[in-house]
Amino acid sequence: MKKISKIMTAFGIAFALTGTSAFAAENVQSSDQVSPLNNNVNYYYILEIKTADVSKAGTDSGIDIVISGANGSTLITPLDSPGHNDFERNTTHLYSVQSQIDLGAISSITIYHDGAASIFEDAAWRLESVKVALGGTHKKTFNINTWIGGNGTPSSATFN
Ligand SMILES: [Ca+2]
Ligand SMILES: [Ca+2]
Repeated sequence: MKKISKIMTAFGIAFALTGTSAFAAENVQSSDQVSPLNNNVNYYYILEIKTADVSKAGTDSGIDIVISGANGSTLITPLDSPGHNDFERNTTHLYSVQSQIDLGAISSITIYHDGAASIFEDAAWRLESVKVALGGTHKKTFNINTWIGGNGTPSSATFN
């Protein structure tokens, strides 16, 4: 079961949460949420991701994330809300990343960009900020304001 759960997590269980205007992590109780697929996954990290308000800031590329803390890291998890156009200019959206451990104090995030452009957008993504929280604890805000990806090949960047 443990092996199966790892595979399922590796396939990326990033849930879109409804609403984008408020950072509602205080209201999320990890103990209240149990994955219908995997009872071993107990920690739901809430991410508020903001794309900058500059020309060509948006992207349709595939974006994955790893969250790291004092106790370890999550698996590489895709950030993809079904039916939603992720990472458009001047938008903020909430995502959930599952972890099998409490990461402890959040230390860094690593963003993986697949480098793929779409017919609508060039690949480069101007990521403004990422807020990470587990319930009301372990909060950290990453003020990034950096271009990520866009050279046609996969790339990654870590932010502390
Ligand atoms: Ca772009
Ligand atoms: Ca997009």
